[in-house]
Amino acid sequence: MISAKLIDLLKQAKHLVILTGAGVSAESGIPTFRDALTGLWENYDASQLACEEGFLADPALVWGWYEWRRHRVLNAQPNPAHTTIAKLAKRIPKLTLITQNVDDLHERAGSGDVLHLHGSLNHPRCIKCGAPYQHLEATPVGCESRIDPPNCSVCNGLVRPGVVWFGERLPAEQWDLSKEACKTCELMMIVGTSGMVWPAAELPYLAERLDVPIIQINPTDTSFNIIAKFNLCGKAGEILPKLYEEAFSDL
Ligand code: BV8
Ligand code: ZN
Repeated sequence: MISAKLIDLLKQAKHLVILTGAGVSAESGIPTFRDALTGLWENYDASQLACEEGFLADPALVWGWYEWRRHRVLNAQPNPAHTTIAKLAKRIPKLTLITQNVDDLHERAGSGDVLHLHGSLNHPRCIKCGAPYQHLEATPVGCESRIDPPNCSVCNGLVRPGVVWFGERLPAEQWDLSKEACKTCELMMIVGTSGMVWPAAELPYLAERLDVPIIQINPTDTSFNIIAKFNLCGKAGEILPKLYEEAFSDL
């Protein structure tokens, strides 16, 4: 049962911040980061692959993992969680969407100005000179395999995924805008994140310190349970459409 107080806060909100994690893409069939890695990568912890050392130690293993993930996203569709978040932006005067995800499912659901704290699968670049690399869509990747990364056409350096690896700084502008939004919003929603990765996990605490009410949507408890005013236990693709229905259906 969704509380009337929560619905009222959503209807009255002038500025809502939504922070999403891998859980918002789970119902699109994208495995969350915590899910055990499969196939070729099953004996690795994600943080061993999602770092420069891991890439330089075995570029084909890591590039193959990102290409496998990129193709899973290419073949996936946004789910009702993504589409409802895009609809909310049309009903609330200001909605700041911050994501830790590297997929483009929010954009494909119609959300604009998405703040990507951890980069994107779709913007690889040269590890040496930083020149952007354009994926050749024809890359025949479906199976889980090692793939040698391409070489930069400018300096012949290795091309790396355009994501933020462990030990790397978050993009300064997205990070600053995200912190600012959490400090100036009246309502914050945390959707599908375990809150285990920093400094992204700091954002809800910035809001909480200023007594901003927090709504959490997650089938399992997280460290955010104690600071959330409303903990909605369940799947984002089921709960978000219900919230939207109750708050905006009669308008
Ligand atoms: C940095 C891109 C320093 C790559 C990712 C304290 C402060 C600062 C840093 C640290 C710190 N402590 C430790 C660190 C280091 C590190 C870190 O956080 N380590 C962790 C493991 C402890 N942080 C860093 O290295 C960061 N950089 O600090 O730089 C610095 C400073 C100055 C100069 C130089 C350097 C960089 C971190 C970014 C790492 N990159 N992604 C890639 O994707 O391959 S993080 C990656 O993991 C994902 O992007 C995602 O953000 C994260 C996983 O988290 P979630 O999204 O929450 O996913 P998860 O699977 O964990 O949880 C899913 C949730 O969904 C679950 O709760 C589940 O219940 C729920 N769910 C499931 N189904 C559903 C659902 N919810 C709703 N509906 C459903 N249907
Ligand atoms: Zn280069």
